[in-house]
Amino acid sequence: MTLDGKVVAKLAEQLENAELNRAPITKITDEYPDLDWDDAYEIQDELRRRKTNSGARIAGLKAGLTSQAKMKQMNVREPVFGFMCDYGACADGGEIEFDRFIAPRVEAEIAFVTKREIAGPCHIGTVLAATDFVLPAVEILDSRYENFKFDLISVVADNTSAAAFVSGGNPRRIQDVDLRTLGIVLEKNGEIVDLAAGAAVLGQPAESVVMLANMLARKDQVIPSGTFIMTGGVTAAIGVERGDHIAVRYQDLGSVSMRFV
Ligand code: OOG
Ligand code: MG
Repeated sequence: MTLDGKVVAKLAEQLENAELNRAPITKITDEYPDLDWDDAYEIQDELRRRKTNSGARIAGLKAGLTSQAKMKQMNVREPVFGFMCDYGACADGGEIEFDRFIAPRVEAEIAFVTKREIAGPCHIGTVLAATDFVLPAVEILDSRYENFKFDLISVVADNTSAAAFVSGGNPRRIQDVDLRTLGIVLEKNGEIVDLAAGAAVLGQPAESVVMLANMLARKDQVIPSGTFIMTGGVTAAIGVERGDHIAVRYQDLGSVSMRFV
């Protein structure tokens, strides 16, 4: 930790205001170049406290930068973790107001819902046993930083660019699908823009939940029963414009779609 509580509070407030006003701020590492991972998660935790104090509920947890496609796109090698808020949940097949965001991107993910608490340190067996079902999810990312230049510490503080998500399709029991070979096709305005298989995420998306549980264990936290977890983009994230229609087809899990209006 390099920051004191006052600075953490100030940076969390700036990030929250940037989101609320759609007014991006300069990357926080420009002003505080020595920030470390603990600082970044401390700012994210403070942001989360601010949101829940003002009435938001936590709708789920997320892992990011868990696939080669994303790591390559962002030029990083380490996964990151964040949270989703209830106001970010968008209906499958519905319209999403483009003006809610600064510069939205979308990515296809596989989501897990737990039926038991998961306490790290744990392994894939623990996660499989504690998973109720898996289902499609599309994350809508947005950065609260000006002319978005990527650095991991700033992105973690900004809740890993979480903005909104669409989940739906056909949930399935985890033992009924092979998540590694499960194919995913991402379409924008009827054209295929990317495709992947579930193995893109750490060889098996359940590994992403293992990493999340293990990261939380270091803070004496667990993944509660009934938690919705997004395991990270299988494809690179793609930019969207007003009017764009996004559809993602998942082998065995149905599809989800949305239009930005
Ligand atoms: C960081 C968010 C990463 C994922 O699934 O890889 C993420 C970003 O791309 O801005 O959510
Ligand atoms: Mg994501």
